[in-house]
Amino acid sequence: MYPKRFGFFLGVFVFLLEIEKNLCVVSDFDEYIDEDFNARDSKQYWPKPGLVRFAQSVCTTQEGYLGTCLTRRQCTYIDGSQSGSCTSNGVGRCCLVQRTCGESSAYNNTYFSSANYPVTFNGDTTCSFTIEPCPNTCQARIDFLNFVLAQPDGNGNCVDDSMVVTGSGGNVPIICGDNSGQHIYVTFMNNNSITITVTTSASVDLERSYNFLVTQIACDCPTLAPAGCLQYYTALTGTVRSFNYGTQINGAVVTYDNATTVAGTRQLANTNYGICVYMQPGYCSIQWAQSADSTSFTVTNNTALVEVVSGLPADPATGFSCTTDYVVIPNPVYVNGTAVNTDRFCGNQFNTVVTSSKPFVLTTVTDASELTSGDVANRGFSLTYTQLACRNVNSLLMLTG
Ligand SMILES: [Ca+2]
Ligand SMILES: [Ca+2]
Repeated sequence: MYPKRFGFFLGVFVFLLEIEKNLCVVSDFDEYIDEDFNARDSKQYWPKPGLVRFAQSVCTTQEGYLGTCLTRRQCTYIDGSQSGSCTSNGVGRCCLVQRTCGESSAYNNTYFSSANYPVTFNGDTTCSFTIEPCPNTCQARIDFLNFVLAQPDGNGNCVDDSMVVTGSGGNVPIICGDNSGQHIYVTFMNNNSITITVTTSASVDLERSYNFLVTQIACDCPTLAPAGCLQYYTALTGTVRSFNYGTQINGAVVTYDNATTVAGTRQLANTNYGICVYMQPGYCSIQWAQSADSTSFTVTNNTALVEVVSGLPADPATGFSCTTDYVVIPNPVYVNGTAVNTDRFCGNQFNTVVTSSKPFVLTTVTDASELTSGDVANRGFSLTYTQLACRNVNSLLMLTG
């Protein structure tokens, strides 16, 4: 028989677990070193053999995923899987939370993946995940660790496969194609959940897979993305790409009324969102440059022509020439200090610019098709940004002043 005191503490323990069920991070509480107390004679527990506490810090599982350092019991309770130790005494287990179709999670660092990931799949499927917000949580960052869906049609519309986000504030575009390495920020509205729905179509024969990491961001967290930023970068330098940016031409075509066909686009249609960069202390301006590849900025016009005919003049376009698909960089100057006199860029080349406009944001816009603008085989954009220390701005002004 267990002593009465044991029954009391067991009751408290169960009560604590019930509370924790609704929390994102299993709350810290004292845990006995030997967790398997049901199998032990209670006499060995009273008086207490000692308590252990450890922070529920982020840990790395044996497979290289992010987990949370929990006890075995805590990890089991939230339907996690244990993968390696995360405390020196062996009590803490790196707890991995993975969910798949039809499931939800209210835990930070949850992985949502296609069924049987990393095994690929084909055919008609619909798969939804629900992100339940933690208390006092405003946003979630969704990292597309793996994202392989069918290409859009020739106009950039995700007609066969799609990833649709519902319940988020802001403008989250419908996404398809190749997006491994991309990410988005979503915003909880009135503490309601957000659902991600991935649909695939048997009309396209393709082996798909996806695996997303969802990180919840507290409302008072400095890593919260500013309003209007679907993507947010914090490093001093980095590369930003339009969704489904890639090196291979989309096999779909654009068909005109007279049955003329041209190569389709990799750009996704109907997008309008901000790509923001956190301004590091001591940095006052930001430079945007096309990535090394000569076709890394192909937003409007005939990209196929640019690719196949060597020696063609570069095809940058700015300002009033950019009305369908374009990027916006506020108050830019060219690197020689000359004002651009417009904030819109399109065409098949991007000349490097610098801006001191804050916050650091690049806005990207695409319309509903490529038909009206006669765009052929656009790839989208890959741009590198470099934050410039404040003294560099002074130097630039002195040079141009
Ligand atoms: Ca285009
Ligand atoms: Ca377009």
